[in-house]
Amino acid sequence: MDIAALRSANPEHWNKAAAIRALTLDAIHAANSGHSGMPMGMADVATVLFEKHLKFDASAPLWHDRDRFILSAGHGSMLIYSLLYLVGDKQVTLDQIKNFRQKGALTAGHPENFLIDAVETTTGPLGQGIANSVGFAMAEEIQRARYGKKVVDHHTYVIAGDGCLMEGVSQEAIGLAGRHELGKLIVLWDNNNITIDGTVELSDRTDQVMRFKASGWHVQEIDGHNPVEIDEAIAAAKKSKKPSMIACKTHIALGHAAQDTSKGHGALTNEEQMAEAKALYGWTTGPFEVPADIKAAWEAIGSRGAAEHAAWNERFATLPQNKQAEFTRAYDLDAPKKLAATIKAFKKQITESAPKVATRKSSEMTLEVVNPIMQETVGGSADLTGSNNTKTGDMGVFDIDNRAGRYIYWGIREHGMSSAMNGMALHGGIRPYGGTFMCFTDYARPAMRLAALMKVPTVFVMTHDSIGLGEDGPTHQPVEHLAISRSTPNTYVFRPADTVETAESWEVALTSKTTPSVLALSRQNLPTVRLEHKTKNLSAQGGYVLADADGKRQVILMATGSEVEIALQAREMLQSEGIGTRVVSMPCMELFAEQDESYRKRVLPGGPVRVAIEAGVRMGWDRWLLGERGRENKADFVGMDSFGASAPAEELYAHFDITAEATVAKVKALLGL
Ligand SMILES: Cc1ncc(C[n+]2csc(CCOP(=O)(O)OP(=O)(O)O)c2C)c(N)n1
Ligand SMILES: [Mg+2]
Repeated sequence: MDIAALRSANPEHWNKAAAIRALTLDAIHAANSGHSGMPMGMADVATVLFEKHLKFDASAPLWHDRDRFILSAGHGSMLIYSLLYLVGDKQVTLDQIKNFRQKGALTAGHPENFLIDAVETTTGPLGQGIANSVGFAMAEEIQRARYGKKVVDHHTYVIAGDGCLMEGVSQEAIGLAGRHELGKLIVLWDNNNITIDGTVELSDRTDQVMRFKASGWHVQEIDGHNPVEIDEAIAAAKKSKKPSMIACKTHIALGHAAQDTSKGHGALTNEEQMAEAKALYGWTTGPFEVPADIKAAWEAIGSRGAAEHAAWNERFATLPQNKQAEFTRAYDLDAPKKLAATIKAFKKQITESAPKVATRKSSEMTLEVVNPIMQETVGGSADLTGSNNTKTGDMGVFDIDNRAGRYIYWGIREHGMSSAMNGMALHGGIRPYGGTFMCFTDYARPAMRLAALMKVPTVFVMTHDSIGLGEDGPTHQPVEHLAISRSTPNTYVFRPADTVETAESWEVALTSKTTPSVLALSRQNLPTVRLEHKTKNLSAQGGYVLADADGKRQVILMATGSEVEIALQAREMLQSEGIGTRVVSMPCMELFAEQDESYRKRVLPGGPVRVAIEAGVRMGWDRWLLGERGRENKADFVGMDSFGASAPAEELYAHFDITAEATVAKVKALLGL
């Protein structure tokens, strides 16, 4: 690379981009870890994007109509931190840059949305950012259709590396964006042909340009170090009605001894080589020092959008009051006032009619009353709409000619759907929920974990939640999935027993602001077990006494979902023999754990023997079985310790001994009877 030629061709541009490169080298040297090469390679693209195109106001990073900038190649975090410091972001100060990757710093190893307002989404797991971006772009379309171009009109820009494009989820995302003609989505591919193990050819010969074209994208190929080409390509991308990919040919670790090699991917901390690179850049100031004129030029970029922001505020103020309130309420994730009363009325009606339906149907019945009063919900399914029961009558289908549609046919793309739902939630104004089979939480898992980490209240509607799905057999029968979901921090896992509990679970999920929810729902019909109307949301306490013991309490049975019916049958049998038995329904262990100790002790007092019944693995139950200190109670478990099998559901329950009789036998053994 002829750095001297690049410098002299456009010195002003060069110096701005060199500031990113120098800060990257200094911060990574100080941290003695990080990824230098990517920010050094993409500095030119990012500089032109921020200088000429990105609509943002550095003083107001949460302005609703800002363009979204997503660093999908999250390992290159020093790129976004440098940019934010340079444009004058209030959070990313020079001190933060100096403390890159240190305890307590906002400048974490990978960009975290919950630490820095201007970081739109947490990235690092490659491919997530580009998949989130599809949700961001869909959310923008939906909000624009709803509120009009004068208040919603922005682009979503993504920087993605070879790794993001190699990850399978990228194809799910690209296919969706192409199909839906998300013209305001622009992906800048850091085409440096380098990954950690070597060159891309080691493991891939995909023609990315042809792949994007085949999926319905507008594609351009440019020199990623030529500011004029970068500017023109972004301008052309903005004009395209299709989503755009710009293949930016770049040199990883530009100007460094490690340029164009996989050594350039990681931390470049050799001081001599750093000095050589800086000399090539014409960078003469000391570590972390950006010359005042260059910093001023960057700050001017940071305030470029202030006037546009002010004009937007004025336009927003011209919306009718109720529209403004609705817009703000949805962004603030406040539930509509009517929600609580709607759920209560629905519960009352269910308690009276006591339907025997699958909880996936209960979920649909709940959504039928909720969606019309909660316009911010956007539903969907990964090609299982009729099985997940996620679509309600009022939603309309999101499509090229119906951007206001609130139902999305995600196709067979559980991972892409889940990541895109996170993107919608992060964009704001929308509460996404989407369905697949519980067993395929495996396919959605990377995004489910990130929803929890990022603190977004995405709702995962997971039906066919046990061997109770029957004939489809063990490939489709979740066994370990409840435990996996429950083991994830900041995740509510609901397994409601009937329609009342399902409605209560939805109420918690739809009022949560920082915690995602997993709804594990049955395929098979279940009786209504909540036959006494309670206005209080009992499921919000996680576990509660559903039926108390008659006489001396000798036994506590705990169960979730479809096994609550079995617990109630076992209770009848035990009571008929004079054995006092309490049944505790436990729709959400995490919420039960959040209750104060006195409540937990009231529901689960010490003394009686305990048996839990759940058609899944035991893992996760011992705290409630053995006691919070792990040894206070005699206890046993009725559930699964192998994969399921293909047969009608009732036969499977008998075969795997998940029955009232098996429960009674275990209770009697514990009581020494
Ligand atoms: C899902 C996932 N797998 C693996 C990694 C570890 N990893 C971080 S960067 C990287 C290589 C990425 O290559 P590329 O995107 O081309 O980045 P560049 O080397 O060009 O900076 C890998 C494998 C990761 N962060 N996420
Ligand atoms: Mg690369």
